[in-house]
Amino acid sequence: MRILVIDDNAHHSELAARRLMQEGWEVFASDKPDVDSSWKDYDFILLDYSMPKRTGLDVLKALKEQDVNVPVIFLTGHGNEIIASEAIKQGAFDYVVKDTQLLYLERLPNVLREAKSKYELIETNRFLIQELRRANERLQTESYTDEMTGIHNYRFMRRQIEVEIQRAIRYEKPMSLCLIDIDHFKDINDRFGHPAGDLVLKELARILKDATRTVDYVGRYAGDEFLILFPNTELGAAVRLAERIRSMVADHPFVSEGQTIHVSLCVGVTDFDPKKRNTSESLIVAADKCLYQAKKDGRNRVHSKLRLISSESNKRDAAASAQQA
Ligand code: GH3
Ligand code: MG
Repeated sequence: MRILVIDDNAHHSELAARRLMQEGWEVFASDKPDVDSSWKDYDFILLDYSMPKRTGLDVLKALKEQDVNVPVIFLTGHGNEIIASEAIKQGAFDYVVKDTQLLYLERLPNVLREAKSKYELIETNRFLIQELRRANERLQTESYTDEMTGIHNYRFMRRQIEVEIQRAIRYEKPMSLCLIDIDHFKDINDRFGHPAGDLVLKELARILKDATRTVDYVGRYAGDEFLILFPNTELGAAVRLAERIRSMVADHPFVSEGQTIHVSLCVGVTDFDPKKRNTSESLIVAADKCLYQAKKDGRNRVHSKLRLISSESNKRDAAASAQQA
């Protein structure tokens, strides 16, 4: 153990140093209370309170300012417990009362031994708590993330839909939801192989993330199905975005091992209805009904609860809104 003794009384610090060296410890005694970075190299600092240039409390402050985090054992005279408690408040690790020279020197090695075990225990606990916190964060991220695509999983999406429903009710704001399903994905797997299917899923997840705002939530519902949650968004705006995504994906070449895979999507779009007491399940069921309709009507299309939006009619809508803008 390496100990630094700071006491303006050279005789006192000399005695303390000699006593501690008898324990086989490395001790350096100084009467200069000027903190410097070399103080960081010690395991403990014994710091006297009563010094003419700077009190021990001043030195404690300087230690904190200079980021010297070595535990300090504060030395106070008899009857100075108030100062000792102030020192503890200011970050001292422990204190020793210098009663008679003899008694104090006899007690000192044990005080340091105990302080060392206590300090190590605290440090170990701090380390374990930090590890636990990190492990918890990791676990939470993993439990809310779809492993393959890296986007949110269904568990997260369901929870977030409930949160957004509450927000929509409270602030009387709209909110919309898209359920997306790849057309004939089984055929893609059959023709190009499962790894190519995986590539399509990952790339589609990226396209969906890129096409949406950071405030929107994109997640994988299951297999080849994805969910997008649009907070604070009217049905019409969500439908327009769904149509943009549908057409973007239809034009996007997915390339796996030199082979180009063409992918199309069906999208069911619904919105939160304050009159209907929607839950996350009922919203997904409503979006799924629209999705089913889009499949039934021939695939590669968007269907909302209002009406069928074929790719053609939507192009007209988009052109009309572009003209208005
Ligand atoms: P539809 O147009 O009616 O949606 O036809 P589909 O072939 O896409 O039918 P469906 O949506 O029922 O098929 C989903 C397929 O997705 C079945 C399953 O083998 C495949 N699948 C599910 N998860 C994965 C995955 O993680 N990777 C790959 N490559 N395929 C998956
Ligand atoms: Mg499908």
